[in-house]
Amino acid sequence: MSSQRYITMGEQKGRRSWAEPWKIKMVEPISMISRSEREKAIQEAGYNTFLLRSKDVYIDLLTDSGTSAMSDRQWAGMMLGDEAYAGSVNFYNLEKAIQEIYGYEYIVPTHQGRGAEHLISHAEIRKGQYVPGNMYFTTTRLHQELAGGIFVDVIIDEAHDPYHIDPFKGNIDLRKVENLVKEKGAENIAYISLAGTVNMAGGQPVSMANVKALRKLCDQHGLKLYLDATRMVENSLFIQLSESGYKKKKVAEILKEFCDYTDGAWMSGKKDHLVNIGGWVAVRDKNLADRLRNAVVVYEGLHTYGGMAGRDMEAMAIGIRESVEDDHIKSRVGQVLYLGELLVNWGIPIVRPVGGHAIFLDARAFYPHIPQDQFPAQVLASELYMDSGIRSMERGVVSAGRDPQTGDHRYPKLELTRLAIPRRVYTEAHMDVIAESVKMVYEDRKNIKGFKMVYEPEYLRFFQARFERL
Ligand code: PM9
Repeated sequence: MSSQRYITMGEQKGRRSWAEPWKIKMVEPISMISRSEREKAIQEAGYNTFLLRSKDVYIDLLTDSGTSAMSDRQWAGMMLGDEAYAGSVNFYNLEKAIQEIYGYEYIVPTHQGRGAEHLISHAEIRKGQYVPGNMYFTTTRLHQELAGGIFVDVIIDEAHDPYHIDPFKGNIDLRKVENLVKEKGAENIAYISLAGTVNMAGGQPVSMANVKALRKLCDQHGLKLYLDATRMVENSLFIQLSESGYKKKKVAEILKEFCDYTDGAWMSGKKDHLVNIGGWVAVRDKNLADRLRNAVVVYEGLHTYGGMAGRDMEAMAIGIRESVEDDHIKSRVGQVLYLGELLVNWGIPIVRPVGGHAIFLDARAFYPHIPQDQFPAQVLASELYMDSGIRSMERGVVSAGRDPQTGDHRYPKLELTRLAIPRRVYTEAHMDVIAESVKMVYEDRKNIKGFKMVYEPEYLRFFQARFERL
């Protein structure tokens, strides 16, 4: 199979490999506005898909963050919200779910992932320390930098090549970490920042062998290893699919084993956990937990809600348990692979192997005539919206931002437009429509012009920057 990943639900060959393990109880109507209305909408949005109104969007692939459909159990859980300021029943349910499924002892809830990133960066980075990680993520690196850290990319080189086929393209290159330790000294490394499925590399997973080896290396040098667990359930499925010795293990067992090698984790619950809001940071060290608990009351809310309502914590506690069911995660990732397969078969340039949460279009290959400082991936996101009302997101030079030292654009090797698939929201027919639109935009790629940036905010510019056509 050309996407290099294949999901089977049962043993019988030649049978359809997966279907959603649910049926639909409630629907939300969507509709497509006309081409001329779409052209006007994207122009008014400064050609930034974050600035579109969602009523003007047909199929929304901006992000898989907070966009999941909750189950009937989760909605029922919302009615059990204990909205006490302190000591909510729902916090203890959430704490128990995280302790059981992820295995960490001390849990601090936050309003979403970046709240957790803020707390851990603030607690564990001293000014001037290095933070090696498997490729940057926008909010993660920003919080590390705001805490005085210097992010160093230690992912394997192959992760920067959109067409290199490796089942674990999210792996850390251990030699890069060794060299950094030799060069800077272990005391100048805050911790290793390991993301399960690497978002900016195309949703690429990390192998169990890699985290095991990393743990050993950390122990040799007295380093801490923290995990961005945001899409670690998807990562665990990829281990089950591709790593020897894991075929017969449940995703939940694999997830727990992976976390066992780490000292703690932060989480955007808006992804794997199947909820619309929430996050947490969790650690094994009591002293660090006390510092995080103290910081959370300053920045998020009391340590038993951290910015979430009681009902949100209940929905998350239920979502955590649903998220590690093998049939759920197989159908979630299976849908992404299905779309990837269609596109690969039509010769559309996408990052391969297909990752867990999204399809990443290679904007350089769409528009080789548009230089990177004219934002080809931003252009592609606009073209796709104009073609069909599908909303995607730039993941290239705009997302990479500016180097804090030089002030210049950072030029990532990957210049991508991401089609993120929300969990349990769209059907296979939607996937077909998406693929057809991408094909149409690819066929019309010749005379498309680049953009200039006309407004640029200081932080995380991709959210609010504005562009004009050249
Ligand atoms: N990720 C995404 O769309 C939403 C915001 S950026 C457009 O991919 C990782 C791996 C993430 C992530 C968010 C966060 C931050 C941390 N780690 O958005 O603050 O993908 O909940 O999480 C987004 P929050």
